Amino acid sequence: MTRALYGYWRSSASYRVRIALAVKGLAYEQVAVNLAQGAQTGVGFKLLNPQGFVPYLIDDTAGLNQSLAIIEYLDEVHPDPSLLPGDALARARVRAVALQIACDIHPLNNLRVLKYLRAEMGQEQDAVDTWYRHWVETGFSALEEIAERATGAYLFGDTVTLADICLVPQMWNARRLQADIARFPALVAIDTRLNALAAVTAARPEAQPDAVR
Ligand SMILES: N[C@@H](CCC(=O)N[C@@H](CS)C(=O)NCC(=O)O)C(=O)O
Repeated sequence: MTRALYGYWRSSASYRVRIALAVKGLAYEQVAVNLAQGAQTGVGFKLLNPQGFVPYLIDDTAGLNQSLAIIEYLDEVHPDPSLLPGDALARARVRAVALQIACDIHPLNNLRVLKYLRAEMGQEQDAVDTWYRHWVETGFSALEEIAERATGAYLFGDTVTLADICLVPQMWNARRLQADIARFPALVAIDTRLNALAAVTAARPEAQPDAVR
């Protein structure tokens, strides 16, 4: 099976897919789409993904966009280790947390949204940073309550789930943009344990071939 991931080192959504691939031990080629240079809006990439977003995964079977759809596809085709619990209710709870991050936090802080605030809405960088931190910290406040109730090493027990896969990149991003994550000690503790895993370390932005140091 050949597999290629179109992504960008600093993209949270690409980082999610990298973690999933690494946890499952699946080999893949990386194709860098330089978001800082606008490569996602180029004709070539938009032929693949008309939405103009990374990640985009191609394997022998098909091409897929949307990180959560990609991860669930990988999980169904390569079920071991599973990223979702066996029980329907537990699965719904894991997906709910993944969606809290992927739908309710991440889109408000995306590159295109921050650029729009600056360029079209005429906001200064300070105001954009305040926007970013406000939405991350609001989202993390709700997640902190879930993290406080966690009984295992990670958000839902002692195995990595889709929820953890969404948490790690959002925490990395929050640190980069200097959100006050010290306010969320339970999330920080879980994120620290996740980052000690070799699969998570391998997926870190700084470890990617297109990383700019
Ligand atoms: N919901 C999408 C979000 C994808 C997305 O927003 N990707 C960002 C990088 S994290 C992107 O390509 N941004 C390009 C832009 O904002 O122009 C997913 O989960 O895959």
